[in-house]
Amino acid sequence: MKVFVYHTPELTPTDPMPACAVVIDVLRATTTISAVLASGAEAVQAFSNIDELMAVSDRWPSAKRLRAGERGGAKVEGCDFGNSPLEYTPERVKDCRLFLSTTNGTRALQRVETAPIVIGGALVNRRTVVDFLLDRQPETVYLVGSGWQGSFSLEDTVCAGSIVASLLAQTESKLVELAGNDETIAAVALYEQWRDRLVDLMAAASHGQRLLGLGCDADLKYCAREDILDVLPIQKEKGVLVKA
Ligand code: 3SL
Repeated sequence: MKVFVYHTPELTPTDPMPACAVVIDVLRATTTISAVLASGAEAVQAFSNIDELMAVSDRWPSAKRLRAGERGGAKVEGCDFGNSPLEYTPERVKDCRLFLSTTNGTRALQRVETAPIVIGGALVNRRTVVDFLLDRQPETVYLVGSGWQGSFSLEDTVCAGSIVASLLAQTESKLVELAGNDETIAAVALYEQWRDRLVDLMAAASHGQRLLGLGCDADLKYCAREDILDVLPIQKEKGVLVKA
């Protein structure tokens, strides 16, 4: 297995596609997708465009449909939810399909949607991602950070580093053997520096600052927790993620 880290969807090569793409948006899309599926939703269908989300979800039975939209961290008017993982309790989402559009995370999913395996990774479900990779042993793995509007984000890279550090801890591999690019080595260094202070890293990150400004302190704390959800979001058809 060779693991490549890419900081943004724009930096992620698409020809050829990797055997497995892990899309990461710690703040907050892939954390939310993991929480929604852990709460018993039937699926999460991701859209980069809100109008398309509305049009497709209109054709779904209304009792089984939930709509979530986020732009700039805030909820989009006309949607049932924003993008806080804490909103998605089993009572609210069980057996429903969540139609979701966010600023960066859903664009990242779209970037790699033609890869043979696409999964959603975050700190909250890191162990499930690592177990899946160790079990399947895909030849090439891209860890795709969602970033923020084309720029690097600390929280996605630290999560990529956390995944690689955990892979190393559970195998005989050395970092130089596992790493497909320099970004992978840098991501592990970032994680080693901050692993005991992940909430502080979230708060220092530019998007963390934006969310704190919107009063999302509890979200930051939740998104910084490792291995609390035993759920692996996996793409079953383009843009549609289900619990593996
Ligand atoms: O950019 C995204 O996809 C979102 O996760 C951003 S937010 O955390 O919901 O503001």
